[in-house]
Amino acid sequence: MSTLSAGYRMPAEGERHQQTWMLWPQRPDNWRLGGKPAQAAFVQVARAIAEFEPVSVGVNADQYIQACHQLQHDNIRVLEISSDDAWVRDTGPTFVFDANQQLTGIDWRFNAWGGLQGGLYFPWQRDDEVARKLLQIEGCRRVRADDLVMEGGAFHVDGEGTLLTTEECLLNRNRNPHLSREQLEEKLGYYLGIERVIWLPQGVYADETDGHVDNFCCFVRPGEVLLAWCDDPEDPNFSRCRAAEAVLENSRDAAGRSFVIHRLPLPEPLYMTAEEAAGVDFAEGSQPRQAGDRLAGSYINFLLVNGGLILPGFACPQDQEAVAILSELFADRRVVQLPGREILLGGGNIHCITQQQPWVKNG
Ligand code: KQY
Repeated sequence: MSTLSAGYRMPAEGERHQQTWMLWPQRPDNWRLGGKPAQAAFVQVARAIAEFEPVSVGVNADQYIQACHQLQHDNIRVLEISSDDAWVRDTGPTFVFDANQQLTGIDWRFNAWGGLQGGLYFPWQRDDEVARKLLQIEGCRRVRADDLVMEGGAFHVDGEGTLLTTEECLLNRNRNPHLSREQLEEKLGYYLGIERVIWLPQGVYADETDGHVDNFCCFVRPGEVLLAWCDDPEDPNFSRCRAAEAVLENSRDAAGRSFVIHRLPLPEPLYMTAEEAAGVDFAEGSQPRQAGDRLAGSYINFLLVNGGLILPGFACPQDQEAVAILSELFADRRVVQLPGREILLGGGNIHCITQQQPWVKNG
């Protein structure tokens, strides 16, 4: 599909990592109680990943020392990096290999998931600078994608030329209104080495990112996908899951394979409590939080690490089933489930707060 190619290839998340990046949550208009419960949840995630591979955590100057204190671990490095919030999946670089196998970071334009047309906060300039800072720290070549607003959570790749995304997000007028579907495919071909884009219509209901695919559908391995699933016809996710399944059933990947589709149940419907909503500060221009808000919980929002898989749990009956399904599909990995509600209250989960850096021989 792409006439342009820079010779880049984005490795699949399941390929070996050098390390995983995270950022520190603190903004009080997104995280309740000044971010304290979220910080505890992020520490658990960082420590769990550190059992498998090194972790680097970027922290704003005012919280640097206390983050160092909470994150003490032989395999965790804490760095002073300013940011507006803590979603490094979206604000960090997307790592690719160039034609000479040199590690390169794609630095997308970031507009806080929609800019002034439904974005989640303003300003977002420090977030837009995160990728550049990470790449400088790593001494890694940077390619600034000034022609594209993009977030790392908006796509998943199989490492062999196929990319999953949603129309709800990528075709949203609040990202790249000047680009057609075909032009977006060209750019994904150029920056990520993609030859086939699978367009699912929507993501999980009430996902404030406009339906990021990393909360809805991912690859198990090339030719095999895992799709969030809902069996309740009264739930808005029922039709979303079926529409995505229909697209997948009628698609082939870049290698010409049809997909084996696995279903992963969504957690039962989850809602923000009055106490949780009351803990979030009001700020002009930021996404308001209200009691009764539907939360976009999903077990798809897991991270693959070297030899492991880290997924959220929501203290509900589907938690165990999710662990059982993932343990069977990823039989060669140790599956670790961590409390995910505090991260979910901020609008995402474990995949959204992490960014893998691929392993480089002698790197
Ligand atoms: O899901 C993500 N990749 C990011 C979620 C951002 C939520 C901001 N409140």
